[in-house]
Amino acid sequence: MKLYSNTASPFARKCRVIAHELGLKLEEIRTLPAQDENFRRVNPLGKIPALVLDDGSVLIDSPVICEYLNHVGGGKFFPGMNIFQHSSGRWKALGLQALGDGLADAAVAWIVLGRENPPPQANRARQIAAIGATLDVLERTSFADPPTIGEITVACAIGYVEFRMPDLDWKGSRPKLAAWYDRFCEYPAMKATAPAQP
Ligand SMILES: N[C@@H](CCC(=O)N[C@@H](CS)C(=O)NCC(=O)O)C(=O)O
Repeated sequence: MKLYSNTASPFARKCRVIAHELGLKLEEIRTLPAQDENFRRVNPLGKIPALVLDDGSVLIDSPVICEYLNHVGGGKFFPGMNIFQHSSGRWKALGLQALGDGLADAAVAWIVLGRENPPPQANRARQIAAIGATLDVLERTSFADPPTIGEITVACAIGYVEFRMPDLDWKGSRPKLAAWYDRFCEYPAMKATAPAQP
């Protein structure tokens, strides 16, 4: 399997964490999608991550790729359905994944908009508002242990915020989240995939 990714993407990191945890071998192909029009032949949306399977078919979107990797690696990061309970672990995990992906979307947008000249201030302010409000919700969230795809996604999104927005003091007013995140970063899979300049 080939994973189109780069070392900064929080979405690609989710896939790399799952593969590392499950001992799956991924051939990683580094790309900067915004500078690589040929990449559209792999993913017409021009977004990483994209996973090319051994038969040549392609999976896109990190929730889909992570669930596939979890399936082939026999992982337990996607809890099963529970027909007796609507609020089963599955919906909590998927809901948390959506929140974490949204946090990463807002942080990526904030960075990308900041490269415009002049930067669109109102739009950037909306992204910062989304980041702050989401972190506030996460401060009140109880995280699962062992972790699900929800916890992995949130940790990768916060890792991106720390990497790209080092001046944002998100920890000061969110001590529970900060302590949980620091502990989570001790997982070998998190250490092995720490963000770096692509
Ligand atoms: N929903 C997608 C988001 C992927 C995404 O936004 N990736 C960014 C990199 S972090 C990207 O490829 N951006 C390039 C572009 O939008 O042109 C996922 O979860 O995989």
